[in-house]
Amino acid sequence: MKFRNGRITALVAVALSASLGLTACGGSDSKSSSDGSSSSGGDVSVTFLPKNLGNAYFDTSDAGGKKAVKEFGGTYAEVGPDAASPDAQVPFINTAAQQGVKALVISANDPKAICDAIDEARDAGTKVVTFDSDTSADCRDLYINQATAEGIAKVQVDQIAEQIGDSGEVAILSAAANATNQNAWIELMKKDLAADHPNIKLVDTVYGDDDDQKSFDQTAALLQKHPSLKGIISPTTVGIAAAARYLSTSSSKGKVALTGLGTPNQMRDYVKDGTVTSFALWNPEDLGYLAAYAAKALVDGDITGKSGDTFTAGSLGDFTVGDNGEVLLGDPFVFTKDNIDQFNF
Ligand code: RAM
Repeated sequence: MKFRNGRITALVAVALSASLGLTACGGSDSKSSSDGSSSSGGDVSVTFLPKNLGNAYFDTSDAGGKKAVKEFGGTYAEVGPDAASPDAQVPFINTAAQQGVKALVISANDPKAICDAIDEARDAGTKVVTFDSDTSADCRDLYINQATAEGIAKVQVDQIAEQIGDSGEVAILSAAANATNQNAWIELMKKDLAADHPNIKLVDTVYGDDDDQKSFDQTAALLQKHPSLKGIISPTTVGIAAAARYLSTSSSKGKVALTGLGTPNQMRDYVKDGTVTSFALWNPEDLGYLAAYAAKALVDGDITGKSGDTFTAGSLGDFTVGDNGEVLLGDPFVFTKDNIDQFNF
């Protein structure tokens, strides 16, 4: 599936809307909790550990996981730290391993900081699936990737280029400085910019730590420090929502472009009031749903995580493990004022 300049053909749009929209509305009403609330009994216990709690993106992805675990009759829990800092997830991994949880599904705040804890959990028999943001490949069983890093980088660069006439100063407002996923995307965005957009200059990269207030403050600081700034790319749902909120009431509204990765529900008002033209994402609920089924396939011994392994992820169908123990969900999707009302997540 190809996206060009943030637009897709009508036919593809309808098909994608249907698939994104259907699953988006069919989720469970899971609430984040740090006490490991469970939804049903069963042999396959799966604990979701997001980067941090209180992020709407992970509320949705983990609700997808809960839906899958319910479908296959396992036991679901969600635990996590308040702050998305490198080793904040360690105590939660230790506790899950001590409890004999069969599988952990983790979005990592750092590629290495949680690996010792994961090693101990795996030695104790817990399968470890990363999703959304990976660790080093050697410290987990599988990584469920939302879309290729190249595709995620390109869709953001294409949008900012279109919105600023392919010329001028841009900055990146990222999540945590060590986040594996954002750092991979940023490296590829830099390459894309250098190769295909010689007149766009990346003048700054700042980190809001997936904290709403810090991301808001970083947006204000960027605008002050770079008076000629023409655009901001924020490859984090927390960052883009905070930046949009700042821009929407500032004199830069409509003058400084903003794009990146956001959830339709958090961005709807800013697309409608003209602060934001377009942004991208995948379906986080599908990502969590797929990760839970992958965890079950590992626990059941249907797969080991080697390239070529195949498994079925409920209503999403069949998936094959690729290189480096990676499973790919699909392609990023571009949201605009013309399609945003078809989505509810
Ligand atoms: C935030 C998190 C997450 C990322 C999305 C796009 O919610 O940083 O890891 O995938 O943004």
